[in-house]
Amino acid sequence: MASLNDWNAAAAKEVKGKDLTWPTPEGIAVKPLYTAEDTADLDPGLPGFAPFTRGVRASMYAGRPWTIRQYAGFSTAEASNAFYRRNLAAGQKGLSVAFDLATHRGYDSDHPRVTGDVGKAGVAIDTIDDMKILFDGIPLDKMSVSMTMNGAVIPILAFFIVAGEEQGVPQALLDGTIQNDILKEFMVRNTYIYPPEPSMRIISDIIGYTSANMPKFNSISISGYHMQEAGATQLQELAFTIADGREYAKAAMASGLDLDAFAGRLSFFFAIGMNFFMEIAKLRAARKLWHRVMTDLGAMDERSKMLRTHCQTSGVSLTEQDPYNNVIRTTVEAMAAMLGGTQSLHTNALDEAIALPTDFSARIARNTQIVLQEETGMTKVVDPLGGSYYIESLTEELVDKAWEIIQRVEADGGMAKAVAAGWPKAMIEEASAARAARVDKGEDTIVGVNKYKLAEQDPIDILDVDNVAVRESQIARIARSKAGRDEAKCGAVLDALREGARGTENVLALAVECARQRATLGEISAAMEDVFGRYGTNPTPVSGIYGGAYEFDREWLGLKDGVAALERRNGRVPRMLVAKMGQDGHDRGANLVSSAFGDLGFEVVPGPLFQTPSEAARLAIDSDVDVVGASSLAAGQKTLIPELIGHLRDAGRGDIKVIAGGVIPAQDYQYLRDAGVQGIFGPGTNLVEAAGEVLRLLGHNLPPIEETVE
Ligand code: MLC
Ligand code: 5AD
Repeated sequence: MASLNDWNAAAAKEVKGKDLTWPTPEGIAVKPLYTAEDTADLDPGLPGFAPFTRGVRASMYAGRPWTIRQYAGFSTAEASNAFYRRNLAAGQKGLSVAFDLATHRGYDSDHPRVTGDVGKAGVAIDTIDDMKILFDGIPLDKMSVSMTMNGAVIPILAFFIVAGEEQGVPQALLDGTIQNDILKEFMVRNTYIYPPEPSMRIISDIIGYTSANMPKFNSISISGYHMQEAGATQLQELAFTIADGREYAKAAMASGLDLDAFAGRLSFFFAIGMNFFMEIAKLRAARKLWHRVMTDLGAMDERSKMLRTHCQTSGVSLTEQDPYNNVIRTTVEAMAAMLGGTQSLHTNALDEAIALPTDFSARIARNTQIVLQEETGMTKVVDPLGGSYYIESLTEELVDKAWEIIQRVEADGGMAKAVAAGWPKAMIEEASAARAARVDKGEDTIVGVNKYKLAEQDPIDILDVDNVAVRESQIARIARSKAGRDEAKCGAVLDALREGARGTENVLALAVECARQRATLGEISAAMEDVFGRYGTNPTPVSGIYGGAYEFDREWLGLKDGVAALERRNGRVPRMLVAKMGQDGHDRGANLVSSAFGDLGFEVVPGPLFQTPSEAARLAIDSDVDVVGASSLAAGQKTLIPELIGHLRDAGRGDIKVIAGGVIPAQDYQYLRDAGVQGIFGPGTNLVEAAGEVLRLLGHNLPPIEETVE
């Protein structure tokens, strides 16, 4: 029998002594070979038994496959309802509602701040009537429904409860999940409304209400997904998500609830990216860690300690370039989710990097799961990778490393405090900048983006929502809904909600009354805003990470020279506003741009989130910038950016240049150029190349690279 030493010698000879260790972004040194020695003292136990490393069910998919639950929503309730019904008829098993950003942020569609957002990134819901139409013909006692809502979580859950009631479904039979995870909103997703403290109270109120009245309903979906989307490593995603879960459980206990009365309905949500085995190990590690955390907190019921999770394949891993490659990526990621033991899964559509799914792209995405479930035999064996030397060691290494971070959070006083201090967000942004530099330098391969690029590519058909038409129809329905209600009764229940928010009454219970009386989403949100206030922050981009990776790079040095040349010519360094307009809180791209341009020597004004075009124009003028970079990831660009340019021109500052970046489909380019946009940077843009274009736009005649370095 060959020994490990024999293998080491043989491998070293084959690769001429090259070190085959793979240092992952998680700080794990993955070896080229794992053997029984690595797992000698590891026993992952059995599926369905504590600590559930191998899965929460004994029979897992052999008994019942995971739920095919595709996240969707766009335009009006009618259009989304029709889309859901087509998808269910074609094999989808659970629903998952995507709301538009106006709804997320607690504004009715007629609010002046949301003209660019209505119906764009999800479905517009203003009233209980919208919610009823959304589920028309879909029995809410039979279909489990997930709703991704965090900011306006109170009116949305109230509408859902009353929509069920008016369908004849009692609350006790409502089956589904509400995301209701505000800590990650403050960290990475940004669809918060109220400040942290009342936001945490809302969560405890929801957990209290659902555990008393809706025993089948998952009160929260503790989400790491958006952390990975924002650039977190899988280790950061794992650790902060479990730490968030611990914080919510503690907050609910502090509000007087018994842990075992609600813990069985806490659920989770993770992203599954391209590091296949790391993702499988992450889900296994998450279950083991949650069991540990809940045991620590004093849970007695084993069901309280089971980590049940939804997964979504990674949006950020998909590309605009050569988009059919995305089908391959999503398949690999779906397999990792499955081998990791997810309960429910969304597979992204191939047009993810550009737009919302069409019927065509949604079909391929859904069928990816159906093929895995029904054609491959992969569901027949429970946790088929259990016992793999590599998987078991990786699982353990992630458990240990995540536990260290969780302990650090605890030492800081818990996740709410850590989030307020800002270090988890900064850690994620540093990882994001480091990843961007690796991709831009070609160290991490992305097929079609930095390697094997297509010389030319044809645009694919995409879904475009006419937000002007959606807004008009929503405004008409709000008017009809208001016309049919008893104003005095509606005003009284809104007053009661306001009072309850001031005191300690359960705000969800009060909002259910408001929904019954036809109060709108905006009115319910505003009643609480009167008491809680509206929260906002200014971005603080990290510095030195992106630029540090390029320290000795010729092209980078040439760009720095260009910045210096502009400074000599103009008497000051070039100044850029990175603007985020509308209710689009996706700030990863904006933060990266601020960070990289800052490292180059630009003076960057990182604009606050949620500005109107006129506010962004005012900030640009007051800051006397040379260029505004408008970042758009939620489809508002065709409305918001032309308006911004209009405001600049009206103020006599048409000389300030405007460029656009983000999820902007090729179909929109000409429209934006005609409106005066002078540079467009789509998904996957190399920041170094973009900086070169911006310098040229600002009038710097960039010499060829050779002349700049000597
Ligand atoms: C499951 N069951 C079994 C079984 N497997 N019974 C016997 N044998 C088996 N092998 C039972 C379960 O106990 C349960 O019943 C029922 O079947 C359903 O199974 P489940 O495993 O609980 O699945 P599901 O209902 O799909 O719930 C999954 C979940 C839930 C717990 C993770 O929280 C969920 O659906 N989450 C989805 C979240 C989501 O879609 N989020 C989208 C975010 S998009 P019982 O009675 O025990 O319940 C986003 C993007 C953005 O956030 O930013 O906008
Ligand atoms: N429909 C379908 N998928 C959506 N996503 C976001 N909004 C929608 C929607 N309305 C998906 C994308 C994105 C992730 C956050 O959720 O995959 O990356």
